[in-house]
Amino acid sequence: MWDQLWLNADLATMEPSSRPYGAIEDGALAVEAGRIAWVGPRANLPDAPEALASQVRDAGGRWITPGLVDCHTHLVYGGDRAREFELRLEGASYEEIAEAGGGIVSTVEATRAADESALLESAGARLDDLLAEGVTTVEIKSGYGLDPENEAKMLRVARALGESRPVTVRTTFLGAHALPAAFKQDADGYIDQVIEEQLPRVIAEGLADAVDAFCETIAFSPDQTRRVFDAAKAAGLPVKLHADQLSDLGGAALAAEYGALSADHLEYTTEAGVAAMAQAGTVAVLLPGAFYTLRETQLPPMTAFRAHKVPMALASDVNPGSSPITSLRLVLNMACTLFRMTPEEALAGVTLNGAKALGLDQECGSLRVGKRADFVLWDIETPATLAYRLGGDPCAGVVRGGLVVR
Ligand code: DI6
Ligand code: FE
Repeated sequence: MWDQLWLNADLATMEPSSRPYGAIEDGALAVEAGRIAWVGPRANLPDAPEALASQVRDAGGRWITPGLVDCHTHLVYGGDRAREFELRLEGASYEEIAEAGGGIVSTVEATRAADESALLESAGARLDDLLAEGVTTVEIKSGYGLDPENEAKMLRVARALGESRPVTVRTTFLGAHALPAAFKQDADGYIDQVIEEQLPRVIAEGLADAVDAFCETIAFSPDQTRRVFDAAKAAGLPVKLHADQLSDLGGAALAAEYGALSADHLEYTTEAGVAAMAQAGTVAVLLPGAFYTLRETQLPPMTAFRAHKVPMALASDVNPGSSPITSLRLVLNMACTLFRMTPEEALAGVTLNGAKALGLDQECGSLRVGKRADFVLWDIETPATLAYRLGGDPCAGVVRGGLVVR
């Protein structure tokens, strides 16, 4: 006997074998020991529902999708940057704000000053926004501590968020996010600290599932990025990269060379970079919230991603500067309106391809037998509505690991 059998639902399984949306109308979904035990058309069930499961649940004719995956966030940080937003609208440039002590450096100060319980509370509120819209897996980066103790502190908070809420948290060490004030003239010296002190510390505490860097003219060079990646590889950790967001430094190809799980942003990536990603199986993580907030006009190479069959994931990039956005539904809409993704591509971006970007696609991201029973019930007419409509609250229920959590 199965634990649960969900009936009276249309399933957007997001399995690529049946398109669009891997949809199964009038489907049935069985859960056993927290995993998906059966999925298919109700008419194909081998017996009467009551004979198959101890609990038969009525989904009320709703759509069921996989639990959403937000594969790129900077959820943990101190303070906010609303004042910076006002200053920019009054005409101040990003550089002027940074010189006046604003920008990323101000978030680093506020994050260092906050203790773990304060960070847990502020990040928890942001995480709750994501969970209310059906997120069951989230990646959280460090990168506002920029020293051994504060980077470890951020990642401890990220892990604690996963203990306190019904969500799977994957942590990413991003010590090479920005140059802290104390190293202003010595970026290579800072990379030494990242490699020799920060990374060993977070590894010793078991705090990192992956390693990321910001490869950009205003951040770290390709050579400095390589040093971080070499250290990650030596430690057996997978890598990801903030690549080609503001300019083309060949970040996508560099990420591919290291077999990165994902390369993220990618507005300035060339076709050669996309081809290298395809070869390496590196996922493209697109972040329309940052594109929107920064009023970027250079679109990521969408045609090349499709031509080279590079999987496209979508994420919120929640952070206080370039993406103060805690709604994946809004991100789905932005991806369609700004990047011309189809609603089906967008939904795949926050399910199966988001899971791929975390190396978790055997565990979650689609409704497939054997995967964790993470799924969401939606009050919608068609899956496209998730990307089409802004506002409202169509999330009618969330199941994580077979437990109804919302
Ligand atoms: N790219 C971004 O857009 C953010 N980080 C990154 O690597 C900006 C982070 C911030 O402004 O606080
Ligand atoms: Fe980011």
